[in-house]
Amino acid sequence: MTKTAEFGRWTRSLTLAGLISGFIAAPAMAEDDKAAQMQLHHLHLMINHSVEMAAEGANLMMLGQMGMAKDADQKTIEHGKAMIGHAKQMLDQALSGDAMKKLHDGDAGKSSQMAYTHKLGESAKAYINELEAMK
Ligand SMILES: [Cu+2]
Repeated sequence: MTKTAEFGRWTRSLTLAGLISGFIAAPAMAEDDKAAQMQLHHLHLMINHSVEMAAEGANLMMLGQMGMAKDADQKTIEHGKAMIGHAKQMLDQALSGDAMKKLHDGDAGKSSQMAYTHKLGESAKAYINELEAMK
């Protein structure tokens, strides 16, 4: 066997070994990722809900500020403000609560999905702050 042929056989064996070990290692990691992805998905839902809740709260505030319903106006405004306050709390919880902290202990904390989630969260926070500043 020539040296080139021997080298070819050796690299093929190494590649095959790499593929096999990759195959064996993959399922466990995929399972871990699945659980982390599901948690991240639920945190996305919370981020989206915080935006919806804040928008609905801002709508109630605007409705009350139109002054069309006398005594009902103040309650409408108060409830709108409370919804925005809850939305902010929930958003903070989603972005830096226990569930998020635990995800950052694992590989999910370094993933592109996690970076995206925090980018999305920052946009949601900016949007809600704008709604809150509205008079
Ligand atoms: Cu995170």
